[in-house]
Amino acid sequence: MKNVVRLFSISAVVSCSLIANAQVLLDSSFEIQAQLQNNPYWQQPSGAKWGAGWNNWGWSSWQAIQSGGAWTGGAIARTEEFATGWKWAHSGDVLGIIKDRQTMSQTFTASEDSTGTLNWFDANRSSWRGDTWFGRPNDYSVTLTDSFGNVQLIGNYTSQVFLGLESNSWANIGDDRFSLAGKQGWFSRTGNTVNLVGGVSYTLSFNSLSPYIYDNAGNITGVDDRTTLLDDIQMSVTPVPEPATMTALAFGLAAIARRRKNA
Ligand SMILES: [Ca+2]
Repeated sequence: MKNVVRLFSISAVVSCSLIANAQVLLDSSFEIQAQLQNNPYWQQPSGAKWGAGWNNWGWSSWQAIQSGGAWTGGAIARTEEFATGWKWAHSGDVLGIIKDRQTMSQTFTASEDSTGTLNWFDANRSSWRGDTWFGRPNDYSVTLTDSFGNVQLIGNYTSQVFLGLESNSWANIGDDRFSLAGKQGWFSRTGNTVNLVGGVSYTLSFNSLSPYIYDNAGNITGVDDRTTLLDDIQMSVTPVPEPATMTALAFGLAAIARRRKNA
């Protein structure tokens, strides 16, 4: 019995160091960025703050990320009935945006050796002219670059209009832009696990890869109008057990085994 108790206590020590599941990113839902830039809103009867401004439709809350916050690059908007294609934020009132060839990034320092798993939500804004306008699927990559320039690929993704591009256009009877499911729908994403070294600085980047537009001579003349909306970007980290911890565990188990043998 004493050995069982001892084994449990050793396991508890190791488990505590492994299960810690800290979040390392700031402003994961973009709400703080909206406060930072005094992002305009209309207070709704429900208490929600919606994007405010233009001709009662509200697209002026779509604004570039401003310096001084956790994020760099890209843009944000409040839940709107126009500019972001009738899309509501996944949580809170504000969502992140990468468009064309924009990159949105955040830098953090790993507190200890650990593995990280990124979770977030994406969606496209719908286009009420269907495939002839800006709602087309958008490719983007997610990368983690350390201060030495080493890049870990979290993954390559393609964002799409929730419930389908054409079902969200005026060619579709029952246009899903106006359905609650269409407004509230997002896609859940989980990236490849990354390795973090304690004390090292990392930059997480969402890189929009909308296709270039070429002229007949092959020159780039622009970028196709495509957009990925983002929200609730969170990285969970799990510490990697230090060699000393594993050694202690090995010694503990060996001691128990010896006692059992001698008993
Ligand atoms: Ca949000």
